[in-house]
Amino acid sequence: MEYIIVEPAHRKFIALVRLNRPDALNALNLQLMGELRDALKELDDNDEVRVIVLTGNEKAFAAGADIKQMADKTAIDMLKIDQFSTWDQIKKTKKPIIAAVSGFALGGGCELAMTCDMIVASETAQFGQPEIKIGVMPGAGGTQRLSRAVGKALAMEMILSGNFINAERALQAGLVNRVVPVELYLDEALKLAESIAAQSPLATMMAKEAVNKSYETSLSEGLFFERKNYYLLFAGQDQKEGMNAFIEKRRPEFKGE
Ligand code: DAK
Repeated sequence: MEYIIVEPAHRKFIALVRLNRPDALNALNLQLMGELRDALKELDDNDEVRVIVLTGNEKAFAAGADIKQMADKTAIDMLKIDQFSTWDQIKKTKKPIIAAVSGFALGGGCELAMTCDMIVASETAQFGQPEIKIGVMPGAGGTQRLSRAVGKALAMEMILSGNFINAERALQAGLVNRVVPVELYLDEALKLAESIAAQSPLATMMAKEAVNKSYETSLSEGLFFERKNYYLLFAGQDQKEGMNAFIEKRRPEFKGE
């Protein structure tokens, strides 16, 4: 892989994936996105991994899709490239993904962070959907996910003006989970990952699925879906281990079985 590095996180059950195209502020060209899709698929299938942390570098998480690669494309070219199959694969990842964001998270970069399940931001992070400034609009979920995350008023403002918001505003608006000094953002994301990796991987997977369902269905259907997942967890050993550990006053050892 040229633009993606899967680094040892030095923490049990956690994988660290780094976007690595620093000269272009991690602009998401097709190769990078393909590599990211493949890396996430592999980690999702790996039993040694329970939580994935996705990061860039201090200056940029990602400054958007690669404008230079898109500039001369026609609508038919875009249709044939079908980037959605790549983005959909990322969305399908069953394990929790935490975006550790510093610097620019713009356009497709902001959309990629929002496709993750949680965002830990550095104080220097900037979020934006500036596609309007280059004559287009968000195309990888920005209009839908940003509106759901921060509400209509701020989403409209960001998407129609292209203005960025800083980390503090993103925190107030509910776009990110927490904001920490730049030297701590990756560590903070890894700590959050550790606290999730200590839980039953089956339960985290099904809980993630149920929370995501809430964005796509009615309340009664969502509740029904939640109940089925809840019952299903009683078929596994992790539920027995978790409840017995509580009763025996010890820490549970979850195996994902
Ligand atoms: N694409 C290509 N190159 C980029 C880039 C981008 N998005 N962003 C930055 N770069 C490159 C710059 O061209 C420059 O390269 P050289 O000139 O050195 O070769 C290098 O990165 C450093 O950038 P700057 O010199 O511009 O650095 P500054 O600090 O001065 O400015 C900036 C940083 C982030 C404010 C600025 O680079 C900027 O405005 N970048 C563009 C941000 C943007 O408009 N992003 C949205 C792009 S459109 C879809 C999936 C995804 C999408 C759509 C559909 N489907 C699934 C269908 C997403 C679309 C987008 O994201």
